[in-house]
Amino acid sequence: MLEKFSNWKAKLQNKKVETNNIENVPKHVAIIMDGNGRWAKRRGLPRIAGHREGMNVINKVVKQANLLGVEVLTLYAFSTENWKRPKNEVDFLMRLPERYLSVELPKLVEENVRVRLMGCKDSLPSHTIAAVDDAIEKTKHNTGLVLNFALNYGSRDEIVTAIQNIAQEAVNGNIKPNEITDTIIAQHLMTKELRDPDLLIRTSGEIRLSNFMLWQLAYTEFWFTDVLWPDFNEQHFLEAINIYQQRARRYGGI
Ligand code: V07
Repeated sequence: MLEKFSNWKAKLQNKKVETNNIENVPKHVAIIMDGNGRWAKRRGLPRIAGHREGMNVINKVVKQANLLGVEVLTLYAFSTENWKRPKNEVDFLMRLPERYLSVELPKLVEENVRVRLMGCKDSLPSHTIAAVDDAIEKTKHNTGLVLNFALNYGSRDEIVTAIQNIAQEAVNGNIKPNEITDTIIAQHLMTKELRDPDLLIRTSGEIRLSNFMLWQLAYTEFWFTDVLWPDFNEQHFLEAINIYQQRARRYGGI
């Protein structure tokens, strides 16, 4: 199986095959990109050096996901908890979207990738919002991979807001309490246009969800690795997908 997969990989990299006919590729992959600080610490570097290195890994995964025919890639870039970090680190992180996009946006446009945001925009600096809005606007007609950045995202906040909105609709008389279903709730979440993730990847050895997509991950396969995010590469991504496919086969594809 592994051999078969590395064959695919070789072919993919030579672009000799149509890549979207490989069976059972997860349609939505979500990633918690953890371990950047630890990566830097091990090298005696400041944490921000780890974040910068981690940013460079995103391209590898985006390219690979696009080649394999993944439809949605969700990346946890900044959580609502991350504001508690030292100010210099937060300031640096808030510059990363524009840094990333200033180099990568033309490539994303060309590769038919559509950029999307999930999270509370309100408390983001205006320079960050401007860069992300520009990317969303310039890629809005693209039809390939949806690149969904979770930025200032927290799942409990997302659920609280959804409940508040549904309660308001009930008060307004537009919905009755017994008409509230899981579909209605899903339609009030920030992922309302997206399918639920099929595969969740978390790097750097932490085995928890950290307030990430709690509702959406109800039926998702999880894959954890000790590899730190800045060391993550195409091979690791393929390994995760390979394991997902083995599990899907075992459970009859359900
Ligand atoms: C961030 C780099 C990746 C490792 C994890 C934390 C640090 C890319 C973005 C980004 C976000 C929105 C967008 C385009 C790019 C980003 C933050 C941190 C806050 F539209 N990487 N990256 N944003 N890191």
